[in-house]
Amino acid sequence: MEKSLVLIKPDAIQRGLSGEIIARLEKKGLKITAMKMLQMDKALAHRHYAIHKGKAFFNRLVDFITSGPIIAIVFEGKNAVAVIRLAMGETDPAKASAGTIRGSFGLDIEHNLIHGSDSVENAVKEIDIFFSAEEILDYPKDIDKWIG
Ligand code: D4T
Repeated sequence: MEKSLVLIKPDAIQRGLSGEIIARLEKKGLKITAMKMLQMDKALAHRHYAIHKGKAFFNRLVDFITSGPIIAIVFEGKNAVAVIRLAMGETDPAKASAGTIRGSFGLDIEHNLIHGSDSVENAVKEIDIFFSAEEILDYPKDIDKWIG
């Protein structure tokens, strides 16, 4: 089954929105298969955001993502990557559709609450950065047959 990495970013933790964000994704039918709270250091931030190195916002992005605790979660489900991206909304919360996570709770692109993998290939790489294989649990839920 497809997996995606979600990060509940420091702004969401500080604002008490982590439960709300996780609940939205759980209620959608996605299954939590791994979860941990941590504070990213600069090395981890550089690895996770390597693609943005050299961009004008990179240093601010690293400062922000390392500024406080985050929650890293592996969600599993049919089309998990695309479904989570839709639930998150556009990168800039000011442009994200009303009703999405960013559209509901954010105003500013540098405080956009949540990260979700943008492709299945990147999901595999990102999950590997945050979790060991033993930390990802494969378990059935009776409700699975009602979700598909
Ligand atoms: P992440 O990676 O955090 O899930 O966000 P997105 O996938 O939606 O968007 P992204 O990779 O293009 O941007 C990563 C991160 O950088 C911040 N950012 C982005 C910023 O501060 N200024 C900018 O102009 C852009 C494009 C927000 C998210």
